Amino acid sequence: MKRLRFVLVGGFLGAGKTTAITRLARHYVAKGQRVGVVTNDQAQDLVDTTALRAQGFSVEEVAGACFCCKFDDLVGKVERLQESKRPDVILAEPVGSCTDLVATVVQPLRDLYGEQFDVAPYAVLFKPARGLRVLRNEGEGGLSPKAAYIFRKQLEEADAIVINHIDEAPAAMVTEVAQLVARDFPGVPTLRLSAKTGQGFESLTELLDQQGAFGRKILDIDYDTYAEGEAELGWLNATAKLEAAKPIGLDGLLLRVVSRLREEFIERHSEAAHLKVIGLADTSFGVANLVSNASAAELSLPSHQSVTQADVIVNARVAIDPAELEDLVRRTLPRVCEESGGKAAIQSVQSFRPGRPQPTHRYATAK
Ligand SMILES: Nc1nc2c(ncn2[C@@H]2O[C@H](COP(=O)(O)OP(=O)(O)O)[C@@H](O)[C@H]2O)c(=O)[nH]1
Ligand SMILES: [Mg+2]
Repeated sequence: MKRLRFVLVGGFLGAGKTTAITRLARHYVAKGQRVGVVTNDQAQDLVDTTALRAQGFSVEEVAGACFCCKFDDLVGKVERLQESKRPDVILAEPVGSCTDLVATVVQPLRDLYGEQFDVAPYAVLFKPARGLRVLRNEGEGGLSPKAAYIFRKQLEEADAIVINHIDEAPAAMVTEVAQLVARDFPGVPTLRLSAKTGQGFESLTELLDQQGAFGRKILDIDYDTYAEGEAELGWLNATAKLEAAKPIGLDGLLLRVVSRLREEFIERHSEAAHLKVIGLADTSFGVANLVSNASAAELSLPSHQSVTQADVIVNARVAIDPAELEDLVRRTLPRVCEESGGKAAIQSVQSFRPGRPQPTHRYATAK
């Protein structure tokens, strides 16, 4: 039986994993291969799953905890895709606050399912502005020391480190960050990419096509620090129904929701790790993003539509108390919709702090 190529694309919240996976999926499809995607979140109603499905991809979601803690679910979802879609390649996106994936996902996949899966080199993406602060050990204005610990551990276990967002990061910043990566992770292949524009994409596909002794960097990691770093984040997934008597520009509305929430986070000195809002209408959808308080709200996938009805999903990962985050979203979303001439009825909200990671398997040494 031909083994299924399994490509795990890691990186911190907002690093560009979904954007890269979308580009990779198109690339493999263009080569005549069938692709399945597996997404992952601490809860249901993940924007990425909805956005990827809306673009026509076959997606399964592992919800409720990270891949490492839901290893059997991950395998089950891949097998379900195998049965229904017969993919040649699986692209899997772990939760952005998750690390230790080599010991808990890659190694068990190779060891227990080696006849079924052919695991690709593990690439980890990051955003230069965020990486610079972490690698220079500058916590202020960005991630907390424990969240920065997770960020570093993600890079430490990577077969290849991918400096993403090179289209917008100043060249001097990319150079400096590459030097810091070379200093801290010597010998690790380092790529420069724009998942958005495709610059440097060929190097990524070449890397992912390689065969060899990859996925062997088992971390020396303190699970207390890791768990506390994750638990600093307020996590929220919410769904709402938007209705309006007259058509409202969906893209502008999504941007206003994200911008208004950003203002609230800034006011509270609560750093946004990632905020993502999708609006789904009958014939199209739009997605707006915020990847740090320092950056502006951004329309990552425009709908170019005015709508009288839409389903809205909000995913927020912010260094704030989850109850406060929920309160903010419950107040802000309807208010912004009302100001735009519509009404938003919140349908469901899940808000919490991620629990301590308890991996199904953990390999202390590489097989
Ligand atoms: N300019 C630019 N934006 C990017 C790039 N990659 C991702 N983004 C944007 O960054 C935000 C987060 O990307 P996403 O793929 O959702 O990150 P994830 O959380 O790692 O899956 C979105 O607004 C993307 O459009 C890139 O290479 N360049
Ligand atoms: Mg994503």
